Amino acid sequence: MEPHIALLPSAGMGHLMPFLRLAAMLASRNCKVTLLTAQPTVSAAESNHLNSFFSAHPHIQRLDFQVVPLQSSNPHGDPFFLQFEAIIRSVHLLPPLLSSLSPPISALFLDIAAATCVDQLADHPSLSISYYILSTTSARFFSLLTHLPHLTLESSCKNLKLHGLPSFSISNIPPPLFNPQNLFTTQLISNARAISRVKGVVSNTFHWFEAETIEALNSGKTSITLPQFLPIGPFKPYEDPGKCASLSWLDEQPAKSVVYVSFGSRTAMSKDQIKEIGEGLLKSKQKFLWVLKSVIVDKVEETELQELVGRSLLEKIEEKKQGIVVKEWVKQEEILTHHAIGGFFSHCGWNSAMEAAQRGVPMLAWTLNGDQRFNAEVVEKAGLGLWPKHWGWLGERLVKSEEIEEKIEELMQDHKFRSMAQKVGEEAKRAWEIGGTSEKVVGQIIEMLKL
Ligand code: BUP
Repeated sequence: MEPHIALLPSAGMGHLMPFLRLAAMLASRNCKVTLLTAQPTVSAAESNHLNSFFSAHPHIQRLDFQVVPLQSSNPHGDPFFLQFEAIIRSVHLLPPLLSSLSPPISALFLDIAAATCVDQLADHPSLSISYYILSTTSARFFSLLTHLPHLTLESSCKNLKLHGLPSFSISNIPPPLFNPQNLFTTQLISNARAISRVKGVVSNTFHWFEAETIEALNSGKTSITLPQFLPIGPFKPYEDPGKCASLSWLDEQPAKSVVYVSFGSRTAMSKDQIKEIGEGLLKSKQKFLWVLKSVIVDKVEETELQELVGRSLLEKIEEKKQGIVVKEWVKQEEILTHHAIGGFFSHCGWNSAMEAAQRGVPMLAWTLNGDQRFNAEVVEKAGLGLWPKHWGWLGERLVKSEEIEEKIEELMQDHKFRSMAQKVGEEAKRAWEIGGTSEKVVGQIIEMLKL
C-alpha cells in the first residue's frame, strides 16, 4: 500500500517553497501526501502560494493547523521567528489532528525551524511513526547546527574546529549566535537538540556540491551521533500555472545579457542602500531585472516604487531602457531558466543558491544575514560565483554604487564565471539522472517510507 506522509513547514517562503517541492515529489512517487498549513500565515506570498499549489495538486491533502498566537511577543521581533515560536508552542494541538488522518500516517517531515516538535510528538502513544527533518539550509550550515547545543562561541577566535567536520570561519557565523538569549539562537539550539531523535535529515543539496560536508556528516566520525543525512537536491519545480509579467520583458532581451537582482522574500533594505544598488546597476551598463523588497513582511509594504527608488533614478532607468524594477512576486525559477539571464545578484538564501546551481547561472553573492555566509562559501568553492566578503552583514555599512558596479561587471563580463557555473549546472543535472546521487537517495527514502 502507498505510504501516507505528512509534512509540516514552518513560516516564510524560504521554508514553504522546499516543502511544496518535496510534497509534489513524494506525491509523484506514489505516496499519499498531507501538507499541514500553519494558520494564519505570516505573509501574503505564503497564503497565495498555498492556494495555487492545492488547486494545481488536488491529490495532495490540505490540513489547516490553527496556531495559538503568542500571548506577549516583542512587537519588534522578526515576525517569522515569532511564528516559528508560535508553531512550536502549539505542538499540543497536533496529535489529535495527525491521528485523525486516514489512512494513518507512517511518517512526518518536520521543518528544521520547528524540529523540536518531535520531542512531544514522538512520545505520544498514537504517533509512534517515523520522523524526518527537512533542512532548508546548506549542509555546511546544518553541520554547524548539529553541534550548536554543545558549543560556546567565542567571537575572539578565528576558526572553529569540530571533530570530524571541515572547519568554520568565525566571521561567517551569524552575529545573533554569539548571544545565548537571542530568540534565533534559543530556537536553533532546541531544534538542533531534536536532530538526534529523527530517522533522517532530508536536504535540498547534492553530493557533488557539498561532498566534503555530506561525507563528514555521514561518516560516523562526528563527536555527536547523527541520523542519516539525505541529500536529494536540487529540488525540481512543482507545477505552477499562471503567468509572470516580467517574462515578457525578458523575451525581448538578447541571450545572457540580463542580471537578475533579488535579495529574497524578507530582506528589508534601507532607502540609502536601495539608491546605491540602483546607481551601481546603471553604472555597470548591464541590463537588469530587479525585484525590490523594502519590508520583512510583504503585507505591510505600502511604499510606492517611485518613493523607494527615488523619482530621478527611476526616470533614468526608464530613459536608458537598461532594466526594469518590480515590487511584485515573480516566478524566480522561470526567470533563472530564461535564456536572457546571464547572472544572479543574490543574498544567497539557500533556495536561491540551489535554483541558480540547477540552471548553471553564475551568482554574485551579497550575504546579508542568517546562514547566507555559509551558503556563499559553498557557492564560491563550487565555482558558482563570486562573493565580496568585505561587504559585511546587512546594515553593517553602506555598500557604494562603485563597488556594486565593479562586481556586476565582473560577474557579467568575465567568462570564466559562466563556464564554471555551467559545470555546476551539469553536475546538478547528473545528480538527478538514473543512478545519480540524489536520484538514488530518493529511491532509498521511498523504500524506508514503505517500511
Ligand atoms: Br522575492 C521572491 N519570487 O519574487 P530563499 C522569491 N521567490 O519565486 P529567503 C520567488 O522564494 P530564507 C520572488 O525562488 C526561492 O525559492 C525563490 O527562498 C522564491 O530566500 C524562495 O532564497 C526564497 O531561501 O528565505 O526568502 O530570504 O530567509 O529562508 O533564506
